[in-house]
Amino acid sequence: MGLIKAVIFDLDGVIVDTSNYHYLSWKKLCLELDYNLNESGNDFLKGLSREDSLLKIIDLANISLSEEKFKEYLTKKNSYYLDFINNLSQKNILPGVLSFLRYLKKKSIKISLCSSSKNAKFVLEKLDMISLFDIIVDGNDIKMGKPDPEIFLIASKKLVTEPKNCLVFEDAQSGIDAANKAGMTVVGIGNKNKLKNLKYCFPDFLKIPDHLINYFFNEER
Ligand code: B16
Ligand code: MG
Repeated sequence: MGLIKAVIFDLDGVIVDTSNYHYLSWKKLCLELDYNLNESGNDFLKGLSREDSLLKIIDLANISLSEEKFKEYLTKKNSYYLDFINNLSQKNILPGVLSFLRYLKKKSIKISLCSSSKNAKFVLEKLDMISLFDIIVDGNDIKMGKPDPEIFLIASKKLVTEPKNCLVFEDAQSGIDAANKAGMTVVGIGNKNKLKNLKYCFPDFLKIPDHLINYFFNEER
């Protein structure tokens, strides 16, 4: 067996293409706040909890909101998001994810999901993927969102696997920073020019070279 004994997946932007629907929902909400959220503004939001995302928007738009309005906007954003993902199906699973999960199962590597989203289980149910994960830690289980390492440390405990033997797949800077702080190995999924503090980054699972897979899962050390 190689160095890696457990693999931890982020959800939005790693397993499924829902990160664009988060973006479109925030963009729609921002119109009501007279703020034009563009893609570079959205890069700051990726991986953050719903609450932290709205706090970031308040900062970017330079506005203030009462506590009541804050809660109202969170509910509104979520209802826009739920509308967008109404027709979510296995077609939305990102390239190479299912074959990589099959490979891990064959090698008896533990599989976990660590998502900031409170909708994570609902999304996995829509994709018929719940049973593929040994453990799931989501936005309902944590006090501090990414970039805090809490979510990954909870997973490491539940998996009974030390952080140094865990490999994380993340698409967002906040998640990469959280996994690094937890002392885990991180592979970025996405555009390597937009993500930092990463040794490995690939556009999708199909582009991960065989020698790296061997290094993680097969080489004796
Ligand atoms: P919700 P991940 C994150 O999921 C998303 O990247 C982020 O855009 C979203 O704000 C957050 O979940 C909370 O989601 O509003 O559904 O609770 O990337 O950590 O899987
Ligand atoms: Mg993500």
